[in-house]
Amino acid sequence: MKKLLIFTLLFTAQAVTLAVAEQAADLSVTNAYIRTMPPGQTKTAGFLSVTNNGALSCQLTSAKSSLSSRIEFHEHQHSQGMMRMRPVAAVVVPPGETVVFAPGALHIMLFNIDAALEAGDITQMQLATDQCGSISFDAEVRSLVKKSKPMDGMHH
Ligand SMILES: [Cu+2]
Repeated sequence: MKKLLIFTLLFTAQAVTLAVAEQAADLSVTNAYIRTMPPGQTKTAGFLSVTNNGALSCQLTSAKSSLSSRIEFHEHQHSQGMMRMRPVAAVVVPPGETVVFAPGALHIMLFNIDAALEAGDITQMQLATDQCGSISFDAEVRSLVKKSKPMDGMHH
């Protein structure tokens, strides 16, 4: 009888763990991309949108990529007329909301990159959270250099 009770408790604990792990499915990542690097650079920035479709608040605690041994969340901040980047320890995605990482705003900074990044390449990344599990997604390498139109602004 006692044995059965312990078994039931263990089983219940496992069911609860599974239920929590399933919350990870409530996070979705869209429009993930990494900027190509200018020649000689070993760091670049990544951007994406994270939507929390679950009921729990999710805090993004870290990002991973096989391209980089050091990744940080950064935000841009105006201070004394200067645009500065500042590391952010964690990013909160409240239930039902989408947090957008975009150029000039919140972004993912990837350091120590050895590989050449070619536009069109796809690389897998992961985001880890405090209580919503982790999520893997594909990020596309994109060139953000605007193609300047020839003779732009030179009308005769
Ligand atoms: Cu940065």
